[in-house]
Amino acid sequence: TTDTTTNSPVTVLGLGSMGSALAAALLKAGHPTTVWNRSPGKADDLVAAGAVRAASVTDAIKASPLVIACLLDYPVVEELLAPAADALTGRDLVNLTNGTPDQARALAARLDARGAWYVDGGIMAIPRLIGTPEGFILYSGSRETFDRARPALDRLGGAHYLGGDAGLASLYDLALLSAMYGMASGVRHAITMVGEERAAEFGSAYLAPWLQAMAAPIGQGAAEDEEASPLGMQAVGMSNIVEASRGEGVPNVLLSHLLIAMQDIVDAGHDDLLPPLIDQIRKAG
Ligand code: FVH
Repeated sequence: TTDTTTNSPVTVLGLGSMGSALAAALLKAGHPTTVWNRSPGKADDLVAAGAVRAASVTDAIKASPLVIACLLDYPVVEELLAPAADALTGRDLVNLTNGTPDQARALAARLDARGAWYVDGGIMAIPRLIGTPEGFILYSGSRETFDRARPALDRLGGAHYLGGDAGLASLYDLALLSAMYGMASGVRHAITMVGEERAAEFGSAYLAPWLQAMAAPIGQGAAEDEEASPLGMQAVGMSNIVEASRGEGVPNVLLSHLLIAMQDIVDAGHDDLLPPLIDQIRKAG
């Protein structure tokens, strides 16, 4: 819909690649949209499409009952909001800036003391996926804010509310990103092993289907456990990976560490990899 009379006004603070995508999705859906960015030129295309450019952060906040922030990091968010804190009183702030759970909780407490309502969010999408079914966003914090903001948040992608702890969305976000980086480094390593000249066919014919099949049982608890392969066998396979990698001139620092940890766990007589591996990761941290 593009009905600007029934869609509530929204302000977007921060027009980097993600903030611009968020503002564009809101505009496209017919929300009267006010935007602010440190470098004002980044608002030009949005203004041409109907957005209102605010002259200051305070003006931007005053323009809408719902303010969405998408900035580089929390220090930037805190720096920008501090002088505009009075304007936030009674408004809903949804902060989609990447940060830690403690940063989110601290900001929630500060805003609560100011009489503002706070929801933290973790965007599980890249800019081109905003507003599509492939992108989703995790939220936690004030349930009232989430419910009030829901019609606008639904424009940005699947909206998932995790609970009242403002740090939870960030915790899930960072955990998911950690899994993504682990997978991405494994993918890069695998492609280096087989050689760039085989990358396209290897990737589409084998690597993507293999990873999809391996990811399918994630989160299915018992099914996952039943399918777990014997640890001793896995340790031998891991050793072979490391040796073959070296043979291809691709040293594998990450897997070598995992191999040593697995061998220690086998030597200690365990038959289940995960609990002792998690212990080792905790000790290393
Ligand atoms: N882009 C992505 O794929 C990821 C997807 C998941 C979520 N992240 C997080 O979203 C936040 C913003 O990311 P971004 O992609 O928009 O980042 P940039 O394009 O680099 O834009 C950064 C914005 O922050 C403004 N900014 C930076 N420093 C300051 C400052 N000292 N004072 C005021 N504003 C500042 C910057 O302004 P300008 O440089 O254009 O003037 C941009 O608006 C981020 O947390 C990701 O982790 C994105």
